[in-house]
Amino acid sequence: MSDASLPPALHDALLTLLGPAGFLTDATDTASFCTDWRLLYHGRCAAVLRPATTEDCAKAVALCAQYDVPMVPQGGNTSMVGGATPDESGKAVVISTTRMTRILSIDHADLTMTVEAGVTLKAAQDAAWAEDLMLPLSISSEGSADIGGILATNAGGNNTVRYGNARELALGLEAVLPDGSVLNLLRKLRKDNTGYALRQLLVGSEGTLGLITTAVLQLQPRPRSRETALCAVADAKSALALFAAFRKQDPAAIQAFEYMSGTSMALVNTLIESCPLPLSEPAPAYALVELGSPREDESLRTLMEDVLGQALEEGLVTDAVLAESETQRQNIWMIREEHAEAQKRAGASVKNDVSVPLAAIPDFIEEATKACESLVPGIRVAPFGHIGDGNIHFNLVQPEGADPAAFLAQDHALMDAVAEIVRKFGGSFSAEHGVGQLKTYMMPSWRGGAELETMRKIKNALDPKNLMNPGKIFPSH
Ligand code: 2HG
Ligand code: ZN
Repeated sequence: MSDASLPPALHDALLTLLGPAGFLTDATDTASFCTDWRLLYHGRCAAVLRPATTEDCAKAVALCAQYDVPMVPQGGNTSMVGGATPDESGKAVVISTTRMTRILSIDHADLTMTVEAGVTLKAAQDAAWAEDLMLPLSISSEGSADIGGILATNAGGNNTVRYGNARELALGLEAVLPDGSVLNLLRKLRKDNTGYALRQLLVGSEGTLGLITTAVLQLQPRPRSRETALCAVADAKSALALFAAFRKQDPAAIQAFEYMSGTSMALVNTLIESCPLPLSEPAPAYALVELGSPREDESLRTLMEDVLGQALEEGLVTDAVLAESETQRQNIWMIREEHAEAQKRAGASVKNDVSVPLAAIPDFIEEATKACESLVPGIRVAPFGHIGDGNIHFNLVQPEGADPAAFLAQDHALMDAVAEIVRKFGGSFSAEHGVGQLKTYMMPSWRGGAELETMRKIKNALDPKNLMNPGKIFPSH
């Protein structure tokens, strides 16, 4: 079934340019591109464009721009905030990067890799690893999330505490701008002070300023030793004290430091068959610590054992399991990475991807828990996240047996209640998932005045017709 909403001349030009594999209009083929992972948004589109090269992507964008057709860039479609889902009008085309999957080069002198946007994060990690290098970015959705998407959203994840967010890894990139011109910034230089850092403008712009097609990413030597432990703790305060103890000994060794509440962990243990709790009994909270070193290094094990031994003695940690093999390490990580999936299986949830200064985390969790429990009796407050960098996924799962729609009807009340406590502690209402369409309404009160106005001016300068990912980041009025 050919979609009637594209002008016939544009339809024919796109089909000729991209071929049948790159131009999908049948509703059964386009459906999965119009719904987000959380199943919160069900949009429509006139077509899905799947260019295989930057050149084709640029030509397709120029054609759409000529006909004023809105465009929604989409990578692995794993957004938590509806950032890659079209609206319900059916007027937009989705431009998917799923056919741009070449790893173009790995440079051992500069420690970089150059990859196309549609390479999944996992494929990029594996390619670097096979060359004795490491791409130091890891997120739960890395099997589907692609490089274009992680840069467009400035993804963070588990290794931010050591290596920073996607932004810090992006040495160079190439993007197609809303008029179809190609911005080639594919340099691999550590130092390059030549005017505005345009690549950093594209990173985190959530597809509203252009579509990222290729990137140069900074790599690290592959760690030769890694030590991973899952620890039972009383609460976030103890988890932070444990983090401080490791940091005092060797901050550079900490590759990840994650937090999981008992409520969230219990959902994983009960709803994901392959993820039983590897400790003798459930605890109020857990910390996952991973240390790494580029050396074959026995001292890493000693460091882990010393700090944990001391913490057990002081009662900071009540139980712990250390991975004795790569399989055990992966099992520990699987427990952490299945948190989003387990919460999805538990019913509707309201996500608050927030960050606050580290010292404020315990009070934040306590106050926000009270506020949410008083708004919705029976609500399951299930926080977890990247506590070492201050990012908590303060997620709220519907009361057991409640009507999901009725629970979601309270999403703004819950998000606002949490956000006000975040504001009090000087935090951010979106630490790593971005604004997408879910959180646009928060922008005026959080980023209003000159900040939002400057963003609008940049948007208008690059996309005066508002064709690139409309409805994202900016509130409509
Ligand atoms: C994670 O850290 C992801 O696992 C998903 O950022 C968080 O489900 C979430 O809210
Ligand atoms: Zn996360």
